[in-house]
Amino acid sequence: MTDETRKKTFLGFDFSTQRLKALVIGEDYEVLHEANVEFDVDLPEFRTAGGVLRGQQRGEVVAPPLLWVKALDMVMDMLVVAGVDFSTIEALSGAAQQHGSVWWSKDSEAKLNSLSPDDFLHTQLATAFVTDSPVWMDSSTSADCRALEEAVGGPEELARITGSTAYERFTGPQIRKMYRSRERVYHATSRISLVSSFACSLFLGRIAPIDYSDGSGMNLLDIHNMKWNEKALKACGDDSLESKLGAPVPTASVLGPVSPYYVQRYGFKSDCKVVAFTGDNNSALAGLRLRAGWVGLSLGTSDTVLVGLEGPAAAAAGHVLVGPTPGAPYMALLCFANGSLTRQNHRDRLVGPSWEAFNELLKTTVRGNMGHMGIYLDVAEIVPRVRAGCVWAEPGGRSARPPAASYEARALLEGQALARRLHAEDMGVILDSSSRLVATGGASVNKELLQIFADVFNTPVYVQNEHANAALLGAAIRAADVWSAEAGVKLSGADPSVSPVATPYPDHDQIYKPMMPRYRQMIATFSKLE
Ligand code: XUL
Repeated sequence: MTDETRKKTFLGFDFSTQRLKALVIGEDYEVLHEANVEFDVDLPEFRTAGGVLRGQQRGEVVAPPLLWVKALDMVMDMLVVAGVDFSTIEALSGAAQQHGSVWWSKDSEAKLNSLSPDDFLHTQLATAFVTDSPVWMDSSTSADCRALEEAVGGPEELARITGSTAYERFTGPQIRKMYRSRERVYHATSRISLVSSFACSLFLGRIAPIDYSDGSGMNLLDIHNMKWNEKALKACGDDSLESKLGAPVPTASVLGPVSPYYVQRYGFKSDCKVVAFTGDNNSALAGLRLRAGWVGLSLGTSDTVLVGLEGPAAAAAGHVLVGPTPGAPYMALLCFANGSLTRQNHRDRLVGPSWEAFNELLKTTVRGNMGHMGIYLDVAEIVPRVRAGCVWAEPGGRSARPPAASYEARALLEGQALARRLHAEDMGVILDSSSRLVATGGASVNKELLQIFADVFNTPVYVQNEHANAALLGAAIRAADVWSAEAGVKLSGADPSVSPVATPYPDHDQIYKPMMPRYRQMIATFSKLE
């Protein structure tokens, strides 16, 4: 077989909050293999709950980076067992939870450079990290956010430069906190990666650069000239910070061939290309290939609303990020921390661990819930920035817990959908007759939930036919697209197709319009993060 006629495949990873997923696609982008490691269940020795650990200080949330390394060892073995022929993989890429930071020790790059193919990664990288990684669920850096905003000339100026006012989970404030409160850790660190560039480093055999798209979730990158902003760097660390971060690179870049470790251990081709990894939401935007007027809705540990943008328009709420592909120069993102984990917690409380039972309960209620509403925030919310809490309202407006479990089930989901719509519109998302919601992420398989979104948004809801996880699919597709552009070889892979799964009922406005101002009143009663 000549090299041109050999089967070509592409590998994508998603280092998400609760699991690591891998997927192999063919030249026509159809899914050939999949593997999945769930952190809490498959790696109980790390004692995570929902993939994270709570820190000692209020709002602190971290994850041990070695957990992700060990998960990679496991997922690779699963792919071996699934019969993946690694010699056909032309390129690989990945997605990862956004904003988290990985703090590499001084000798870590040397370790990455000289990995023995006879051993697992996690045994060889056991001492490569100086500390646990603060992750996106952390809300402990409010003081650092205010200091950063002040240092660059105020919140609007920071948003103009970096695409966002300062947010607790963003990497700049997280670095500032480390520099301020754990100086020895800061100084013992040779390089700081995002979770995405850390994961990429494991394949590259050296510390991978941060990509523009995920890099724009740090409050440090100037999204106009794609350089680190000096004032922001100065506010978050010392003179060594720029070299700790390294220069950022375009997201659609080949960073090098795969490390010899994979060639010798798994039989990868020595010229298999590693394409820059990026954030999960950035990757989802690439995987969904949203058209004008379409809004992406990612229903995962966090729920996010995603929209492609032509330019770096400043967002009043939410974030403007650099886009992940040449076709999507910028993107808007709105992140709700209370997504699937909150849905699951209340499902478990109300009916136990079964979505079927929960949906049966939901069916005993009517749309609009006879006026009963609830806002359930199990963790501090990002949009809007408020502390955890729970508020109910009954039809007359009095704050009272819904009368039965079934009302609570509907109040939970309707409250979430109302929040997604209201805050998306506040950010400037326009919903009209041409709009579509394209849902992805674990909860996008739940038709009852999607029907509520269709009614509340007055928009048909679609899902992608190829895969329910656009971030994961997007990782493999980006590997294929970047490889194809570089190699000058056209692939037969078509644009992913979408199918409608829920359309709004005609009376949606009558039911849900009056609930919007009520939602605003209720959310205003939560205590704000300073
Ligand atoms: C987005 C965000 C989360 C994480 C985890 O800004 O913080 O969506 O990317 O999925």
